[in-house]
Amino acid sequence: ASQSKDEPETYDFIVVANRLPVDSVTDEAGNQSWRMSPGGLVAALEPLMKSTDGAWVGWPGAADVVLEPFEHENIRMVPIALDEGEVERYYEGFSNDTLWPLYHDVIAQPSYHREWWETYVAVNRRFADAAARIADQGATVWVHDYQLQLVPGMLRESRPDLTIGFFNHIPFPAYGIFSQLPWRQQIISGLLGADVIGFQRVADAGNFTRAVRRLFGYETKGTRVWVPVGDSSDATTGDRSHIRGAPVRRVIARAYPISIDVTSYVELAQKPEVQARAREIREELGNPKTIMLGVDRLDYTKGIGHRLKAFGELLAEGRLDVQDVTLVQVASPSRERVASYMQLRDEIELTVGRINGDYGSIGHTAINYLHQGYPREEMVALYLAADVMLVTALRDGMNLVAKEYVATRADLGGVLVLSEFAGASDDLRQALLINPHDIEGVKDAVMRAIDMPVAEKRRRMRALRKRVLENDVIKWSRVFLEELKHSTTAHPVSHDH
Ligand code: GDG
Repeated sequence: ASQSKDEPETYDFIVVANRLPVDSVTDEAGNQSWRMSPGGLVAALEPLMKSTDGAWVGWPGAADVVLEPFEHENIRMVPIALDEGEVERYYEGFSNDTLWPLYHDVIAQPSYHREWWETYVAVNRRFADAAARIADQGATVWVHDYQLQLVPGMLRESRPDLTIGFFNHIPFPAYGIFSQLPWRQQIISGLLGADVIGFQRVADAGNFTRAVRRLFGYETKGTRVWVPVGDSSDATTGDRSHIRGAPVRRVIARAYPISIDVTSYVELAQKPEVQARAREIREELGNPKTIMLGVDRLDYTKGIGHRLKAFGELLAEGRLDVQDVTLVQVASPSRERVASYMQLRDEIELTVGRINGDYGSIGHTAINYLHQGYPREEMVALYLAADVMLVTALRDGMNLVAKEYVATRADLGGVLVLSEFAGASDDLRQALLINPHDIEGVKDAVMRAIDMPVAEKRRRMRALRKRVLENDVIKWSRVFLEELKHSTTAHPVSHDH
């Protein structure tokens, strides 16, 4: 990092994400410290952050926490403070109750509130200003996710010397849905501040460029978008006559499907104690013939209810019996202060209770429902114990759980049932692909998975593993940053701060 007198330290690579990659932990004596949070983004960027002169701008995860920048495991952390009201309006409100349902095809009804939007703008401004303050001349800034879609545009304005990347971790909806958003133009303008805008699926990138054409009339071709420089007058009229001859920036909007830190999952799955735990889990479940598994944040996008419905009907019809089959459903607590999530929890828990009450027997529970988070070791042991993995998302940007399951199954056992509405299905074609809305189809796929001959399981799992092992998250970040390096439209100017 470079630093001169009275000026903040500056960095040549900056990640901007809603959350810092650390969690606060307090020991019994009341001492607070930081622990690296286990997410995939951290795994993808950690090596890079350590080898380059990197800083990470993000929220520490609790309201009213005001902190000076600090160092953790060689990464410079730049905390952004949010007060209680900002957490409610920017995070729980606009991010999780407006954008999240809208971008997931309005599975839940999005709420539109002008005060939420105003706070979203103000908080995005705070993140952008923090990044601008610590960015070296000509630095690279990589902004992540739907909480921060205005940051690229704000940075482009204040710091035209920067190279700016953006990655959208969730789907980007079709125009007919996106156009509901009262602030649709501001969002597109914000994103177009980036040099490269990354999406999970080819379809997401297509939806985005279509929105650009519909709202602004800018020229797009394949993954390229031509954005007029320093003119947004067309924002309301869609008039593109001014484009001819005017200076333009070329923006790339393309799919870069994210992946997992494959090595760490493969290594965990090889550990004797994790394998022993997998055997113990099977034992504790009463040695059923088939263990089925679902692992999701408790979120309405994940199709947990559809999965339970299919399973309950198979039990009701006698095609499955609790003597032979059990379903383990880990539903990790998520967004518990948002009303639609409270309602979802009630629905799911009612359904689980009904199915267990109707079809369970003493000693054989139909569904082992766990509303808890677990350490990564335990998750991997569950993956190893699971004969059938159920990913039935109604809409999901990628779904890393599917890739984690595949990565851990070096034994080539296990069958992945995968929703075609999860981004992962573009890549994992050898899974049993399902439409979760088609309950009969889901039931048939579950039966097929349970009855699948060993040779077919092995053939499918081998093909799936090849895909996942060849495309890990480190490669993902490398490919994105390579493209960014070649696409920069930054024009260095002298900067006096
Ligand atoms: C968003 C997009 C996209 C879950 N419960 C526990 C636990 N997990 C871990 C999983 C997995 C991660 O959380 C969840 O990732 P997903 O991809 O499945 O889903 P989202 O959280 O919705 O993530 C998604 C992703 O961003 C990346 O771009 O793929 O589409 O929605 O790693 O294993 N981990 C532990 N205990 C738990 O109880 N340790």
